[in-house]
Amino acid sequence: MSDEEDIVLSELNDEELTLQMHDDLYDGLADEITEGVNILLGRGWEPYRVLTEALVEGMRIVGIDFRDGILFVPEVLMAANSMKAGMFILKPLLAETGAPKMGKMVIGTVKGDIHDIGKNLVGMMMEGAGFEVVDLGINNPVENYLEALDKEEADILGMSALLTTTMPYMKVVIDTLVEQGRRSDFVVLVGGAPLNEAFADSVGADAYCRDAAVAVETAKTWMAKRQGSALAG
Ligand code: B1M
Repeated sequence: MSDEEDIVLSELNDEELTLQMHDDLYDGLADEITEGVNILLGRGWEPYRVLTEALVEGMRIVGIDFRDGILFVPEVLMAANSMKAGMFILKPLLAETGAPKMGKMVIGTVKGDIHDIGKNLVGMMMEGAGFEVVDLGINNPVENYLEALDKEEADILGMSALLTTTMPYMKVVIDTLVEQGRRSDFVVLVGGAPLNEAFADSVGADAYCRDAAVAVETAKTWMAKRQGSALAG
């Protein structure tokens, strides 16, 4: 973008700045994304609004051009790093609610899959809603999940997959819990762009979460159900 150095982000109105941030994310300009996030926060935007309207929407556009062969892996990696720079500023703000602890979640991206932005967002939003989150990172074989669930005495297992080739691995993890007679010890929530409700049902998860906000609401609902049945039992 040749005009880039002429643009003063702080002089743009909210709508122009948001659109410019989509371009900057597309171009992998982490410093500009950092500046843009700070400007929007300074103008009184809620952190969640900055996240969804400036960053997630920008990444959605990147995804379309990646799919269509206009952008390639190195460019998308730069976009992802810029998104992470923005998320780095938002993370403490999203986690700052001081809500009482709601439960503990172990979350990770499944084996063979290195996409972590969506998972990280879910983790942040869950922390912001008062859950304790143990993040296993990317490329997790079943053993990692099982070990962490035991060690952390978690209530919820969260799995993320962004590839149609890796999402079936969620069934491997859930089947292993079933084989060990421990499936009902945990609420299992799954998410990632290629998933849907029917897939979640077919692998035996408790729920599919379309986005991070839905993950929080779903986790709250399932924790309340569990607490209800524990009291009833
Ligand atoms: Co990848 N990639 N990628 N990629 N990449 C996709 C997923 C793809 C759809 C792009 C496309 O073609 N349009 C496509 C998959 C096609 C398919 O499977 N049918 C694809 C491909 C093909 C690949 C490679 C195979 C490319 C290659 O090497 N030829 C390769 C695979 C590497 C591997 O994993 N083994 C690859 C690599 C990469 C990068 C490394 C360059 C980079 C990842 C960087 C990173 O994550 N650190 C990357 C990126 C960035 C993408 C896109 C563009 C963006 C993903 C993203 O971060 N979205 C993506 C296109 C797309 O999805 N539109 C694409 C933003 C994020 C906020 O959304 O992750 O959906 P999302 O998360 C949401 C919800 O899904 C949900 O909540 C989140 C927040 O609202 N959610 C959960 C997610 N996880 C959850 C877990 C939960 C609950 C909710 O647990 C309870």
